[in-house]
Amino acid sequence: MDSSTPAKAVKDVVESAAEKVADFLTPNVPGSPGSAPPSVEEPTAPREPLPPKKEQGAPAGANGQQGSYLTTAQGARLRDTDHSLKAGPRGPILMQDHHFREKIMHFDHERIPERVVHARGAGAHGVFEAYGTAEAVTKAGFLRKGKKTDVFVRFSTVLGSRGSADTVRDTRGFATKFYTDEGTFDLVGNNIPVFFIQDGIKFPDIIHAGKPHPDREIPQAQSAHDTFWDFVSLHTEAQHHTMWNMSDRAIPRSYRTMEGFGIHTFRLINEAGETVLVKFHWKPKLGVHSLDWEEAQLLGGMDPDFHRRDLYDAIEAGAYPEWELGIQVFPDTPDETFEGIDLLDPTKIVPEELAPVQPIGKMTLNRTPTNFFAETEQVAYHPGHLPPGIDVTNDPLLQARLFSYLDTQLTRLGGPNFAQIPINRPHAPVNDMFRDGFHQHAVHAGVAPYRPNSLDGGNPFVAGDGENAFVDAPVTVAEATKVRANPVSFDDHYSQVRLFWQSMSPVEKEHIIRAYTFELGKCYEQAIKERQLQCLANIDPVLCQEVATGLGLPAPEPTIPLAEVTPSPALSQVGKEWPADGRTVGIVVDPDGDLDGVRELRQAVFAAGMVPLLIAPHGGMVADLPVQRTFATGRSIEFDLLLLAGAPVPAPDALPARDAKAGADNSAAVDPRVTLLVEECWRHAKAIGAWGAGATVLAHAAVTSTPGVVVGDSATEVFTEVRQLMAAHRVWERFPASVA
Ligand code: HDD
Repeated sequence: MDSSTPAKAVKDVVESAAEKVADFLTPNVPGSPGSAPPSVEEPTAPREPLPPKKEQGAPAGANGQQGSYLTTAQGARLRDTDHSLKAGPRGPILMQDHHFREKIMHFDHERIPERVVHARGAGAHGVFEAYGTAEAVTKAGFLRKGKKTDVFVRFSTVLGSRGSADTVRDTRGFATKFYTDEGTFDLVGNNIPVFFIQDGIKFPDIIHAGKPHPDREIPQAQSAHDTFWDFVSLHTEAQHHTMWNMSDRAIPRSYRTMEGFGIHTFRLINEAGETVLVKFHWKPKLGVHSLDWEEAQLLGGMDPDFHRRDLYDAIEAGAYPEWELGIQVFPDTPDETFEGIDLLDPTKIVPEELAPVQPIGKMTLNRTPTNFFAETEQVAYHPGHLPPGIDVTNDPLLQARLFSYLDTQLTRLGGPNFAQIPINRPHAPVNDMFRDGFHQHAVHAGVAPYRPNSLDGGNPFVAGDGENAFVDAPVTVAEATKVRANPVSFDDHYSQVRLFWQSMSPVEKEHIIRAYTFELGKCYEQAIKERQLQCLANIDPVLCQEVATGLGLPAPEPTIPLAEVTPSPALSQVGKEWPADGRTVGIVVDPDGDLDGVRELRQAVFAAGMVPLLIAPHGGMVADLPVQRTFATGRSIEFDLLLLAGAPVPAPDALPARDAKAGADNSAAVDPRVTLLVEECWRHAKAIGAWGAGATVLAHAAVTSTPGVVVGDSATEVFTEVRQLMAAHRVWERFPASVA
């Protein structure tokens, strides 16, 4: 897929977006240009509320808040909400204080049950525009050329609770609601193209195994524990998904740099009634990039909201994330296989080299939620929400999902009318004859909510031929005996895991080895580690040996013949080049450094579509330059690239003693927090640039003349060279790789 940046147009947009980023990130320093006068007093008279945030429309009819006066839920204006009604200033609260009771009652019920899986997530609004390239294979109206459709996307982790960290090792959910004119289409996918189980009846088992242990309720949002590895080592169809989870795919750099997959095979139907089988793919414009595992762990403590913040900062700054939607298309043959791959088996991919992903439209996320609860928490997706032209297949995992997603909303959203919640309302007219139930918001007219009727004039009518009704693809269901069994082709649990392993570059393999070693090292039961090593032996002896060495256990021999596989380069994240738009560039400044250079550099970084963040010993301003991070608040993980414009010395009285090295001349040292910044960026294979006094920091951090470290005479010279390195995301050769 083409993801290059059409240079000029995008540059203009990016420059203006970058200026918005600067506004957004510039602290509101009293006295700094553009800062608002400080206001500490609570307003006493009604006044217009603050305007909504940039790019954020408030709900229709409201202007931020819902009016100027505070009222009860019944609309009576209130003159006090800070004191309960008491029998004298020192007396008990009176039962008759309706406002008190109503306020506390509502507060007591603010929380709803979190999602049983995918509880932690972040949503955003956007638009999908179709290229028209799918018109031949589907009648779906939203895929007609040039058609624009509103979308709401929710990204999520799977295992953690609603308040868990964003950067844990886990699969990410990628659920998209297309509000099409012909009814809502939900593409409820993940960032990993395969799933742990082949039949949805086992979903409670894999989730019980992955969730925290039932006795102590730990660990949170982790697969590094006995129950998870117990299940996946006993239940070997999970090995493919597990390998993806041990790869860098499970620690994305950003939601913006994740692929998305519909996973199951779907069936498309065109105007002529012909069908094809397809798999859906989302391809991010910025490419697929990941965190380093140490970064992910540090972020869990330093910025657990990292992905959420990254998504919303980018959108509010105008650096709108984009994905292309693509399909792999397969003939709809009776055996539902392609090149020997069973298309109904959700533990299998079809390599892109065998069936290229054909782009059919582009999605742009351009608006953050106005109210997180109302939109992100209450959105309810369902893989069975399909418009005419798209239908399901018999994939037993998909079939099970068709039940679960309706059912779960009854508990989570409190009844059967959740489709009336604003974020879930279709943009197509609804006339479903469903009546009553908890939280019914509609005032349905008519006396005959049944069909056929004569009392309401026969309304509503069902659509006839040519009236764009949903089509159930007329698929033949073979005459068969009822069984609880899978097709034989589902028995191959290892060949595609080996395919994935063999498609990785040496550094990606190294990361996978370390991930298995870390996770299995966290297990207590030796039998579980040994059983998983047996699974690894059946995937690849080198992988097995390396992990076994790390665990201090013998490597078993394979128990099956190893599959002959052809690697799929599309599966690797290394060796490709991508636009650097929206990446963060940390610039260490100090008042004695080259500030003229920094001024020029900021402009150059903006012009390159990236975000400069100035890091200084203190907040506020350094000369006329706004400081976005201090040595106390900035940590390397936030930056994709680090530039050093000075060599800040430690303020002896400002540093706690633990930062000083015993016996060293600490008065002459570079501030150790800056040294740490450089060391971490180096360890995480990030590009580093320095000039002037900045170059001396490199020596303190013992980082010199290694790949991806650029030292030059001026800021612009260094940036010109160092920004080229961003296209590959990291300086991969800096990572050690013990396997070929
Ligand atoms: Fe699921 C939520 C993705 C299999 C049962 N699932 C949920 C979400 C995503 C997925 C992204 C979060 C949606 C949101 O943001 O609100 N699930 C998947 C994928 C699967 C999958 C890609 C396999 C290919 N799921 C799956 C099975 C079952 C469920 C087999 C049950 C039989 N999933 C649920 C659920 C959830 C859910 C319990 C929890 C909250 C919700 O549905 O609305 O019904």
